[in-house]
Amino acid sequence: MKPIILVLGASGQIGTELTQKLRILHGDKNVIASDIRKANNEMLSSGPFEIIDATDKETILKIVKKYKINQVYLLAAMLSATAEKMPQKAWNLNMNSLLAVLDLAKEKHIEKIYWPSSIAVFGPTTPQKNTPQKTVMEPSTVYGISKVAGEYWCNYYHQKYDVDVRSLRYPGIISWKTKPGGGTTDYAVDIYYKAIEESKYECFLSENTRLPMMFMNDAVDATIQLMEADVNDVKIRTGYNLAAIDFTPKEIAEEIKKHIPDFKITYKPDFRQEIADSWPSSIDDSEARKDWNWQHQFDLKLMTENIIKNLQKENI
Ligand code: AKB
Repeated sequence: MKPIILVLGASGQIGTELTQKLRILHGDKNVIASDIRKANNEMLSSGPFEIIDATDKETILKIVKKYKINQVYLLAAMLSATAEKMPQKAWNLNMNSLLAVLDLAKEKHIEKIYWPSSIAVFGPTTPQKNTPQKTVMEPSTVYGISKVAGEYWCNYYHQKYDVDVRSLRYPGIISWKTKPGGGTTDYAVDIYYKAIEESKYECFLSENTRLPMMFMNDAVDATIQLMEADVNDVKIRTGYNLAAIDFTPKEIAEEIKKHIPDFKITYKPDFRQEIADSWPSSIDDSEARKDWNWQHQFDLKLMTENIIKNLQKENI
């Protein structure tokens, strides 16, 4: 069946670029963007847009019926750092939005769901290097707890009700078009903006904090590739480990200096350091590579060239 897609959280960091790519692939009118806030002009002018609170099942159902939607990408979420400041609100948004769309699939209103998980499912007791798919998951953040619980809800709805829900454990996603908000890995986006605007950056993580990361283009491709994979190739219904690159603030700063030689980085770790320290430094994603042929394209060098060129062109 031809996909008619609803993107919940389309104005966010991943939603913005994923929606544009889905519109190119499936046709503008077949991808309905939605968010709790108003969209930017590019999104409004390129296809349908609806204001939706992702926890409001009745409104989602109304829109699903209005456009005859059969797939939902649920990207609305509160990320790790903000969630620590408002745990109840984070839990409410992250869990109730997922349960709403899972129920709509169980009730046969939609056929396929994408829901992002995160490396935040892991915690301080997880093996940090090359973290395997199946390992200890004892997260120390509210965001991480919501992602572990969410993964098991996905698995449960798949096992019990045959719901086709697919998920990836995203590393830190790095983009230049839309800034992320409230994450622990956000420094790796902010650093590029500040490098271009001010040739300096004060980093909220320490210089040797290594974290798994990925350029947005790879993240969007992985998401669509998983959603288009043959159902028999999707063997994991919790969340797939997904990886591309890993680096420290010091290493990304060195790469930026190759383009902006007078760039200076200083370090002033805050509460986000503890979150970063609880997460893996690298991820083993061999299951994704084996099951549906995942391959990343961008390393740190290529990503840095691409971001700096684009930000300079945009004249930020
Ligand atoms: C965050 O930092 O909270 C997110 C994530 C790793 O899920 N970018």
